[in-house]
Amino acid sequence: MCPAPDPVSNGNGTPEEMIPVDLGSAVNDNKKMDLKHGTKKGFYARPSDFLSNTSNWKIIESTLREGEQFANAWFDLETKIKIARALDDFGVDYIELTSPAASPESRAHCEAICKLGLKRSKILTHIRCHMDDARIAVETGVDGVDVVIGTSSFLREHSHGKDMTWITKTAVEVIEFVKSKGIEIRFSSEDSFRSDLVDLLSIYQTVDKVGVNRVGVADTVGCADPRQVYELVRTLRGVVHCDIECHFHNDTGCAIANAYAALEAGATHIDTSVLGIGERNGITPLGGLIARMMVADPDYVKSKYNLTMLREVENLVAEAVEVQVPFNNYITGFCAFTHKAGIHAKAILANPATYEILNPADFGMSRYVSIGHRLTGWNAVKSRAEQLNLDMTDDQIKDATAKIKELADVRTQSMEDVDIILRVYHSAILEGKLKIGQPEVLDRLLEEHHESRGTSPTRVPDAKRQRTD
Ligand code: HCA
Ligand code: CU
Repeated sequence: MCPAPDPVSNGNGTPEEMIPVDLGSAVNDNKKMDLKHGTKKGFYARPSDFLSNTSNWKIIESTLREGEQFANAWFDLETKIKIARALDDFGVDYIELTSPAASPESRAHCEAICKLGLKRSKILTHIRCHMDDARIAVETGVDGVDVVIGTSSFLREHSHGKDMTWITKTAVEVIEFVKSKGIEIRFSSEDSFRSDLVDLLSIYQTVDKVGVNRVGVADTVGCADPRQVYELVRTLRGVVHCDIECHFHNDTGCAIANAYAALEAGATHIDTSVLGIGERNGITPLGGLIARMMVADPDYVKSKYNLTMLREVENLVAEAVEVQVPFNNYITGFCAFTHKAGIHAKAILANPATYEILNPADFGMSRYVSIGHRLTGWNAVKSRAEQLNLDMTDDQIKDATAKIKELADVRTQSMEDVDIILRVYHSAILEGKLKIGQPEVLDRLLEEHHESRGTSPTRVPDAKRQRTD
């Protein structure tokens, strides 16, 4: 089991000291409609780039194949069905399933998922380049078959022991057979980036000529970088007519960038898994790819995928494989839309696009500003006072902020602590018990408040107070 930290959470995946930012109260009305997180065509679109497919690409979702190869994964049929339905609701183009030749249960699961009649996603299964596997696969009811065989010298010598002549002959046989059944067929070369380029291009060219629907490029060991990916896919684009699918492992942290580079170079399909689960540390994560592609072309992504489903799909898979969604996950990580430093908070409250490339609302997520810390600023505190309906002048807010910062130098202040400071400050001003610039009076009032409730306030050590006073 993979251990994972459980962040202090308020049940909504959000730490207690965060406030949801209600832009209705924080942003003046004429700015409210102008919160642009991207341009129609994205920030980086190059209008003259005829190769790029960053505005026209498909997802081959492999949680139920590559993801089943994750160390913690063991899916029963019920779980697979839940995941398949959730991925279909999200709108992935294809769902790839473990080979029916792997085990009797795998075959039964594949047949059952094909019978679900999913709305949007086509069903693929993933097999070795072998007629025995192909015969089983076409009987399951799948819409297509993804065939793979290792082409690098490592795999040819130490895995299956076949040469390129055998691989090419068998690939053609399998492709013609699967095509004869009227379903889609893809041919992929495992470990493409450590394969001989001439071998690769010639086998891709051969299978293209016999009518494969897609060729696949697989960075099986996660060794490729975006530039290598761009160059290989661009070269391949000039050699084959069929679609190009790409599969990137994340061993060296390039899986999302490589997927993007592949699309820029003319790839058409990207393999993903939910949370990136797969062999070792996995492949391009679905959420991470979506985040990246939202920047390239938000309209395309929003028109195709039901983005508010992302969190649900991730939670489902995280639970099934007994891991936590990582704290720094793309889009759904607990701090993905939390702003902390005073300078950031101020700008976010004026216009979120200042420090956000993605709009949390597109994913059904909320934006938070963290205020109970020593880096806080009075603009963020003001927005909280407004949320609490406390009518305070800017000078009063600044004065209360100084107290929050002083106390936060001792320990982080929870949302509740901040609210108490603001409420006590506000009512003391109204009752004439406090004036701006009387930090000791405020300390006494806070102590009294806590005493009356039997709670304990943060106390500033004397040494610290002398230094700051
Ligand atoms: C694996 C196979 C594979 C296949 C990718 C593909 C890989 O190692 O289990 O079919 O394109 O990474 O090479 O997942
Ligand atoms: Cu893989």
